[in-house]
Amino acid sequence: MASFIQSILDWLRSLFFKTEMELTLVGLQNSGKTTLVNVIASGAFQEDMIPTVGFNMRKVTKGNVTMKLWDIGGQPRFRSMWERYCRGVNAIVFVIDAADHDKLDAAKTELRNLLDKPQLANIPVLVLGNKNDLPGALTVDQIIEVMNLKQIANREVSCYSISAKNHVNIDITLQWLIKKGKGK
Ligand SMILES: Nc1nc2c(ncn2[C@@H]2O[C@H](COP(=O)(O)OP(=O)(O)OP(=O)(O)O)[C@@H](O)[C@H]2O)c(=O)[nH]1
Ligand SMILES: [Mg+2]
Repeated sequence: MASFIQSILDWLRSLFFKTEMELTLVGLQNSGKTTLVNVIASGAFQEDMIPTVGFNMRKVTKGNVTMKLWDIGGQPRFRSMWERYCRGVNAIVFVIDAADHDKLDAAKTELRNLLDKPQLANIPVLVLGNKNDLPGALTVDQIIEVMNLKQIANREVSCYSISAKNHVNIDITLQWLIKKGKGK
């Protein structure tokens, strides 16, 4: 009964209040951050992408939630910018190419370096193992293991296996992100 009343209240609130939120996407180059933003914004997948130089910002509205998406370049020369763009956001999205085994170690190191920054304490993190359409892509359990996600303390961490290309698990990714905008 209580949960029924709660859902009615949530629904009424959603009719009257607009939520604005900010999210930052980071991760190594070629992991699929810009592709994911495009898929969230318009549903369109493009094979021939141009690496992001610096950053892009895109505003996307889903229902009554407007998401400001900061998409930062993943090449080494842009990684020192990651922290600045992650400060004060509702959630950090760390994208990895789950099929590129050679780069997993570097991804793990970059994630650890980022989350060690005191300014980013407590910000929830969503790790996305992208490209699960490719052969040899790691499963969620393997990503949790390889990226040492269970060792991350004092903040919420979730992990999904997705394919931006085939629109796999984009729905649960969006649900997770939108909840962070509503403070849940
Ligand atoms: N097979 C497959 N390829 C993908 C997927 N997502 C992205 N790609 C491809 O991966 C390549 C890199 O994608 P981008 O979105 O540019 O990667 P990025 O993380 O933004 O790279 P930087 O901007 O350099 O940091 C492109 O060729 C995409 O088409 C996916 O889910 N599956
Ligand atoms: Mg990019």
